[in-house]
Amino acid sequence: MPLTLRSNRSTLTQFLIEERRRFPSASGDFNALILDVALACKGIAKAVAYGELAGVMGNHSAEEGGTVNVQGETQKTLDVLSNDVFMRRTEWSGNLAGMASEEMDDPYQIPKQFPRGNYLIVFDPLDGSSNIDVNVSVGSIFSILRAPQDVIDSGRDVVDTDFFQSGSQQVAAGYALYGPTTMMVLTVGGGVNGFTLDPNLGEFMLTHPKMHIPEDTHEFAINASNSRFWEAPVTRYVDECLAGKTGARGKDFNMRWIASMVAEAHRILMRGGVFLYPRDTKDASKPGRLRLLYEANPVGMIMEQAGGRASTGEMPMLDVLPTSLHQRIGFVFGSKNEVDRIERYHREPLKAEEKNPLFAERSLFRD
Ligand code: FBP
Repeated sequence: MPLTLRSNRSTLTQFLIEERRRFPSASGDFNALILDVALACKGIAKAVAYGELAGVMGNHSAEEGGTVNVQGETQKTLDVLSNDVFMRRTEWSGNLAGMASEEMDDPYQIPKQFPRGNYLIVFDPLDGSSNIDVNVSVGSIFSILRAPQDVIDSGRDVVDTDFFQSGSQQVAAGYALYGPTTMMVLTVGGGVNGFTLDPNLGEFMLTHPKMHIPEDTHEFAINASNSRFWEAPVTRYVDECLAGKTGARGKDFNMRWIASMVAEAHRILMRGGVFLYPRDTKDASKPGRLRLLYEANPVGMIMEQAGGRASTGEMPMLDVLPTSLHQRIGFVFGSKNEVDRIERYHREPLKAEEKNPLFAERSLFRD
């Protein structure tokens, strides 16, 4: 008999029912929706684990020249498969009024044969696409919003603007991490909890209750290959981390970059750290790499609920009012004191040498 059964660990279902007891008037639809999402993630975990054995690696429809999503990114077979799994597992239950995803240009309407509900879900079905074919951890990210009242009352089709709700209006957010173990990290407000998938039972078990991010850290994550495009406050912050004990910070920092944001977020939840994918000058049409609605907002809610912080670099991420479904944004999150510092550097006037790096403190030309 799997040991887990004899343990007094809660299953995700049990956890949600106990959470619901805090809201006696709650209908239970919300819990059912979370469990549908969990089932979708279990299915995706299986597909990711089978990989080449299931023929799901590589680019989608490669034989027909491949497909490109609204971001202009080549879709991986697993991107499209994961998107389908999310839709099939959640569209039927009567809890959703509509959905939107990184892999779909427009909002997805709940098919007429299914009842419509009070919630909207927006998701990144597979985050870390560049790592899929090289067997590095990837994940799924989701954000749950209330549908606007007129959508609920009229049952009308959803439109982009129905999703333009600031991150602070999310009713739940989470991610699944497909790594050495499959985990789901969830917040329904009131803290962050982590669940590990028991492969024998096929159940998510509560293994990381009340996760909390240390306020300080000596670990930062950024894609340094973009450094020439960074704005001065980010260059200053990273330079100071690199200067370590010899510089203004007086302590050494270590660096990490997995290129799967979910895996970075999980590391930071487990042991602290700060992640930066800042706005930069690389492509003026893209004020950042990551997407607000289904990457920054859900991860931002998890960070804030775990005592960390999430920011654009200049302002709290969860205060940003979305203006398009796939809008990109600069994203900084993690240990509170580091995110506060990065925001402060954006507020502080630039020193002369920061305006002209050639004369920076540690440059070759310093007298
Ligand atoms: P998608 O894979 O969902 O497109 O997400 C974007 C992402 O892969 C993040 O997970 C990651 O943090 C970032 O892009 C990596 O960017 P880069 O390739 O520039 O390092």
